[in-house]
Amino acid sequence: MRTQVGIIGAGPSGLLLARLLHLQGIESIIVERQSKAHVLGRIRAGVLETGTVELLREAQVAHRMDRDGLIHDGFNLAFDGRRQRIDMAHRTGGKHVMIYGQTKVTEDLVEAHLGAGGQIFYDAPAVGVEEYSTDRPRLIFDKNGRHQEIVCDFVAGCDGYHGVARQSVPGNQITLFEKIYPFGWLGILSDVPPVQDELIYANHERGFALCSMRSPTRSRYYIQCDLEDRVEKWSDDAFWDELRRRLPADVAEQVTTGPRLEMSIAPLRSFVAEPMRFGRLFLAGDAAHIVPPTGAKGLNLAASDIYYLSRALIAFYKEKRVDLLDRYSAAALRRVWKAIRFSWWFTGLMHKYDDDPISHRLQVAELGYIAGSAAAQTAMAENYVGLPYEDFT
Ligand code: FAS
Ligand code: PHB
Repeated sequence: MRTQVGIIGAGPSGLLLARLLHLQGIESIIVERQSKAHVLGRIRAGVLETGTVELLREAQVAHRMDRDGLIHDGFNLAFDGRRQRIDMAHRTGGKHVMIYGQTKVTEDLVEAHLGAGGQIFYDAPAVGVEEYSTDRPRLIFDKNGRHQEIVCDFVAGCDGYHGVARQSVPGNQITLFEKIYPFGWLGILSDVPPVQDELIYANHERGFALCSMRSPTRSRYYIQCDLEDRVEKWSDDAFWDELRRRLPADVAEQVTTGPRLEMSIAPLRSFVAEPMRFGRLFLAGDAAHIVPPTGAKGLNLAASDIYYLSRALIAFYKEKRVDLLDRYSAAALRRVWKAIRFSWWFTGLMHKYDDDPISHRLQVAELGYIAGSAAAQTAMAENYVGLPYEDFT
């Protein structure tokens, strides 16, 4: 088989790249390890930065998002029995975020891409990328128990943290940075109305909690849990009781509880692979970096990577330019590291790391400072709505 851009992974990164290239007449083939149902069954992110929203509109997949998504101008910090709203719109000159689940983003991308004749091979795990230092890299994958290959001009590794693209690069050509956090997030999805109309990030002596949502009738809640914790240990009631213990009393009494649609535990890590380009092989999204979900950056960094990579590939095919391909990794990484830093800082501010009483006091002191400082709230708001993309033309 032959295509212009071989893409590994049919998650948000791979699908968005394929869609943006298709709209420019550039062909691609996506190989995806899992089934279509498995990919579309994942429950993950919920907050879209402005840049991500604009890119989905450019990809012509934003109709349902613009109809059903919720515009949020602010979010709340809960600590020491009190709440402080961070007014993002006021602090950033009108910027906001969109609440619209990654599951729906993926559905919208799949529907548009397949509907336009895009090629996605599901149940087709890539097993390697060969000759990526030449101008004819080969994407090797399994389908129906047989090794098959696609000869490409370029290969995009959009295959997530556990993918094969990054592992196709010899260890002496790549530098990995990793920080594992000593806790995870236990999340529940339930068809109950959200406790408030904006998100609440709660710091509590028992641990972190987050009140989020997918719609006015569907809520997403998280509580910090131990790394050894298991979903099987948690009844719905046990989750709701622990969540309410970690919220201010006036919020806790308003929580509407209900049965889980889904409950899962996500580990937290910060991870970056440098560089993100190896000859004709490019890494994007979780294949190149992972952030703790505290700052809601994972999906949004995938989008900014694809912003840069799609423009670089389009400039190559339309104008035979290679300069943007050469600039991709450094531009993407400059934004990645700023989001890694914000997510690390916000995670440190909100989570219980140890039983040392001074740790919680220091966090409450910093939260109290933020509550009283326009400068601190502006810094937080700028990072949360998403730092600007670089000029990449
Ligand atoms: P993805 O991991 O989404 O997609 C990679 C795709 O590649 C997958 O479909 C995988 O099956 C496929 N693949 C892997 N190996 C392959 C191979 N060898 N061959 C072919 N295909 C292969 N972000 C937030 O902002 N907020 C959150 O609350 C949040 N929660 C998360 C919870 C969990 C459990 C996880 C894992 C991540 C969460 N994230 C969250 C981050 C998440 O949203 C990612 O940032 C986002 O999915 C990144 O998209 P992709 O880069 O496309 O990677
Ligand atoms: C979510 O709704 O899944 C969500 C929201 C904000 C975060 C992380 C996850 O920081």
